[in-house]
Formats: sequence, C-alpha cells, structure tokens
Amino acid sequence: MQINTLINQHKIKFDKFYIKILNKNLDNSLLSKAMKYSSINGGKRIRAFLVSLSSKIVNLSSENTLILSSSIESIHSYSLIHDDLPSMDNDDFRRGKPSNHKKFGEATAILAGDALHDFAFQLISENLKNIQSKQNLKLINYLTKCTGHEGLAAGQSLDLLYENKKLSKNKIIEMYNKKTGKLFEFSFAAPFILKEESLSRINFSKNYGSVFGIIFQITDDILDEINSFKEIGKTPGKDKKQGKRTLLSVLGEKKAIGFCEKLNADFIKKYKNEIRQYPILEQLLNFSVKKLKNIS
Ligand code: GRG
Repeated sequence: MQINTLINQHKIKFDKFYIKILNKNLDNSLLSKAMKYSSINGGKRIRAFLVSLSSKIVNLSSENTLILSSSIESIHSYSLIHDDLPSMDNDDFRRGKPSNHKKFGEATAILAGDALHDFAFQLISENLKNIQSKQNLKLINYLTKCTGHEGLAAGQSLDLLYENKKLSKNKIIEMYNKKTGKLFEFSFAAPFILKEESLSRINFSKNYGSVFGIIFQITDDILDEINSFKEIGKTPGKDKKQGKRTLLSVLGEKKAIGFCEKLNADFIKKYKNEIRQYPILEQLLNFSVKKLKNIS
C-alpha cells in the first residue's frame, strides 16, 4: 500500500480515539474549548503515525500506542499554539483556520497551550496499561528532555535568536534537531523504551526519528516558500519576510535537498540490518525525500 494511503488511514483511526479521550477528560469551559480547537483540527498526525509504526515493531499494545500518540499530538498542538503567538512567529492562521490567539485571545491561547502540554503528561502518567512504574517514569523523564531546555523549547529559542543572523549549516541543523527532530525522536523511540528494548535498538529508534524530523523540517521550509495558503493552511512566505534562518536560506534549494538525500542514504547504510528487517522505514524516509524532489 502507498505510504500516503497508510498515513491517511491511520489518521482516521487516531482522530477517532483522540477526540474520544479529549471529550472524556475536558469540559465545556472556555479553556477546554480552546484546547480542543487547536488539537482536533485537521493535523496530518505524522508523529502519531511514527508511533504506530514503531509500536508494531516492538509489539506495543494498540491501547498504549493510542495513549502515547495522543500525548505526543497534544504536545505538538501546544507547540503550534505558542509558535503562532505574536511574541513568537506571529501567524494569524494555522491548519487553515484562525490561530488560537486570534479566536480566543492571547491569554487563553497561552493557557490552552500550557494545559495541552500538561494533558500530555497526565495521559502517559495515568493511562498506560501493564507498564512498570520505573519504565513509565523513564519515559516521562525522556519526554521532558525532548520538550524542554534541551529540546523543543531550546530549538524555538534558537529559531528566534537566529532571525536575520549569518549562520553555519551546522547551527541550523542543531536548531532543527531541537525544534522539530526531538519530538519525532520521542515519537519513534518511546515504544522501544516502554518495551525495554536493548540500548542499541533504542539508539537506532532515536536516530530514525531524528533523521526523519530533520528532513521533515527542511520540507516544511521549502513548502513555506513555494506553496499557497490553501496548501499549507498558514500564511505562506513568512520565513523569508521574518528573516528566518533556514537551511534553504543558507544553502539554496538544490544543496538543501542534496543534504537530505545524503542524511537519508547515510542512515540507511549505517542501519542496513534493521532497515532490511523493516522495509517500511526506508519507504517512509524515501517518501519524504521524494516529496522534496517533486517540489523542487
Ligand atoms: C513544546 C516545550 C514546548 C515549547 C514550545 C513554540 C515552541 C516551543 C516550539 C515550536 C516548535 C515548532 C512549531 C516547530 C515546527 C515543527 C513543524 C514542522 C510543525 C508543523 O508540523 P506538521 O506539518 O503540522 O506535522 P500538522 O498541522 O500537520 O500537525
């Protein structure tokens, strides 16, 4: 089956569960409405898709997979709400609709983001079944590292600091790895951690998520520049206008795509045994790189 079809089929299944668990836990308050507005609104659910692939490899139960995915998509929605705020990237639109602060006001948007972040930790600390407390704590600790001052928040801080600065390729990649790669890394590695896989298998899973995330971010940058509002659901061409430092701005399109091809090829070479066992992983990486080549 085509990767696109698999992603879409998975999204339908995930959304059903996510809506149910949000409705079960949230009420009719303004804060809950703002939280739902930005979490149940048409995201592609790629991070949840990575969780589902990884869970199949290590045999994590379907219930735990969906809880884990809901937690990650809640963190992701939180980061998008805060990313759109006037003090951050200042975008009036997200996923084709007014961004959270445009709809609910800035104060409620900040709180909705905070509460979605906390909801993520609530989900994985009280709903995972048949997982030892020690393992659960390990997972929660790893999530703090991927989201906080070593992960997403750090990457976002660099993204803002780097505006209009002259930067090396390596600095940009470090920023991408924190801003985007870390949540993908967590998405793919979390099932391996829960199932107490070996250190080398955990390292493989972290590496896969992070390589996928970096290529995903480079694609996102290129789409921002060339696509329309209808296609990306947010204001197009903003990176350039805001003086955002992207790999595209530093290397140009051809070299940025070449960078992704090499990252992909090096990963596949390094982990040829694992990749041979799970061909879908190579297909998904190639799918991302092919997408980049089609838009160039
Ligand atoms: C989460 C601790 C924490 C802090 C927030 C604002 C912020 C700090 C981080 C922002 C990070 C950010 C917005 C990175 C961009 C990642 C990215 C490519 C987003 C788009 O993801 P898609 O395409 O979106 O998966 P959909 O809408 O499909 O879900």
